Amino acid sequence: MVLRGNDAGDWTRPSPHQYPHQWNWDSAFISLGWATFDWPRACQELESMLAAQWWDGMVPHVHYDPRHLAQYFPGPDRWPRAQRHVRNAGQLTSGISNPPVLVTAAWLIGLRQSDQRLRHAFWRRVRPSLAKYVEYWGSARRGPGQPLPVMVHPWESGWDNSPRWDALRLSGLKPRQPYSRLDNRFVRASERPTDSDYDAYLALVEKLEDADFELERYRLDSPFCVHDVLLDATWYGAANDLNSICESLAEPPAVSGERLAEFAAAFEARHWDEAAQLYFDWDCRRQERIRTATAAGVAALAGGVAKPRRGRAAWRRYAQLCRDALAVCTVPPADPNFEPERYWRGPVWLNVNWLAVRGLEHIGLRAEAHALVSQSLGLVQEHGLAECFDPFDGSPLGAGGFSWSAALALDWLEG
Ligand code: 2M8
Repeated sequence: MVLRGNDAGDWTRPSPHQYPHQWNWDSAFISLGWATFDWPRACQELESMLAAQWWDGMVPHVHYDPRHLAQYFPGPDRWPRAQRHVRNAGQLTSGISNPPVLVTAAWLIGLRQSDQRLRHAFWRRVRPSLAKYVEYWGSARRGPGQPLPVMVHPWESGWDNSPRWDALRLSGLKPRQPYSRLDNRFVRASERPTDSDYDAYLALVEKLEDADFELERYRLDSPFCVHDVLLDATWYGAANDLNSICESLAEPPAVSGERLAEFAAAFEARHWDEAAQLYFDWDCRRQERIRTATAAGVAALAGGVAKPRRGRAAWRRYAQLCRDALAVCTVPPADPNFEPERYWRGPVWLNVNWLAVRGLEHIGLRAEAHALVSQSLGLVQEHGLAECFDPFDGSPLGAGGFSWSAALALDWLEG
């Protein structure tokens, strides 16, 4: 059993060797799996992540396990200022976040509990931290004159080396401090980001540290500030799910209807591309859309923010672009940036399919949602619980025994 095998006590490692710490959006997906057979453990998964929250509400993308610092790079020593921002002294964290799937996971795992007393007690415990997290994105990360949050690092998107972020790779940014990668020991280099990607990742970490994680200071000196279509949609879904938690607890909504409407209008204005009939990201530095077709635009439908008519058009267009591949691959095969084995540049990822399924349900494409679940479960049955899959023959790629693949398969099987 993969989740039990990767269980680190309070949280679950994404995979046994490659990722020995706790990751924010991994824990969100993973909790959905635990909730199908061990509900208290699902709650613990989310609560241990929230224990790493910062004073300003940010929930870091990595919560380090002090027992395994030598096994992963970069460790907390690359984020020295971050440790001063942590609410619970002693927790070791990175200094950036992830799309707030955590909030939606809290709502969904609550719904899995039939005992209302237990369900409400869980929501009551986590609601204040979740509200701070949602507010963090909505205020500390708000772009000038914009309700949409600004994303500051490719790791924050979770789609590290997606072609969406290739302008950064091409910028030739290099860190001041030397470093050695550790990520190619268990996974082949041909499946991982390149050294140029890592140079840029580490250079941005230094810029964030120099700015002490203040958006205004960071913006002055960084080429990477974007409105990520998936992060934005996830925030909108999180705000609504948080409001649903509040309503169940007979408390006033955390995010007002006016704010949500303003956000939805800005989402359409920034992300919808009429010519391509797809949702794209937005480069805040260049003030232009990043016209790179990836599955992020269809995964974003999960947030329930996209206009259904546009969502259906985007799905049809993207499915057409990927018609020669299995399930939803992260980059369409005909795209010049497509690399079938390299991480977020082509392979199929189950969390992306899970989000796309939710999105298809939102926009009324039930048969398509059902077909995508069957294809995804077929991949797992035939090729195991890999980190990601080759989009042509489904062969397993990246780390093995991958926790969110196991968890999301359980969530689908349980219905
Ligand atoms: C990958 O990212 C980490 C850096 O955060 C890495 O490559 O070391 C991404 O796939 C990310 O989405 C995921 O959360 C993380 C852990 O599974 O691994």
